[in-house]
Amino acid sequence: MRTPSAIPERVIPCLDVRDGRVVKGVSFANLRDSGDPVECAMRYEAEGADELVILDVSATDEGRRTALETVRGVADSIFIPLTVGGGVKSVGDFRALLRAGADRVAINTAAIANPQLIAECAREFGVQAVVLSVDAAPASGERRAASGFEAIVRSGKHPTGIDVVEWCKRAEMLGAGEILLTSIERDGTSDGFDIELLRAVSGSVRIGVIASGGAGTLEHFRDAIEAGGARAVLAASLFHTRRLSIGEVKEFLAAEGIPVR
Ligand code: 0VR
Repeated sequence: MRTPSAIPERVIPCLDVRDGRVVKGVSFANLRDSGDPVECAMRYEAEGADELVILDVSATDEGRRTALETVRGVADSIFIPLTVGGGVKSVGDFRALLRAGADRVAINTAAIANPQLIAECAREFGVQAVVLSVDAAPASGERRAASGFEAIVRSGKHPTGIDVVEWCKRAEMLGAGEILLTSIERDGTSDGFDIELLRAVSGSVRIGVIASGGAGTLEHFRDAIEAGGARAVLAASLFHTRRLSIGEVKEFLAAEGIPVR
């Protein structure tokens, strides 16, 4: 169970961006156009978002260059903290995103390939700027994973056999300031966050865990915090389709006794 804290929990909308447009799919597939990034960002800030995450899910280098322009446009249009991830491979990529206006940068596949990248970025830019993004799935078949979950890289396509809990503990030691933990199976389904996954990681590290993947009802957000131990809750589909607003989520969490800003 979550230890009561006075620090407000954060509600964070996520813009998955490809070629300059917001996209959304299910379990990282069948991506459909979901609008203009700057318009979405400004709407979410007006609704009371505590922070915004932009995830560049472009597949090409051309798409990555467009993503930098998207980050600049969004960063110039909002005041809330902006975290950007997707395709970050080096300290240089990290720096370019900070220069484009990101406050924090999320590293995923490249950190698995080179864990020292976490330490280098934490040394260069500060622990508070470094978010480790982990896409997780139940460990398949013969793969070892003490926690039962393994890290999947390259947009959900490549199982690594690396235990998610062990990886998050190591990343914390290396200098990650927070963990963005996405359940691939739940992504886009509105079936709820993976509470078992969240609890396994949040009970093993001191840094905050951002729950991601599957948000569908008000209760899902409460459960991710209360039962999953998440310090922040992220959603994309639910907010893009306007089934719930960020304000409604924050009002519900406050009514449940969870401190929100
Ligand atoms: P929902 O709130 O369930 O829509 O999902 C939130 C979160 O999981 C997604 O915004 C994001 O993590 C999905 N990620 C990726 C991707 C989406 C498309 C292609 C690739 C990726 O590599 O993370």
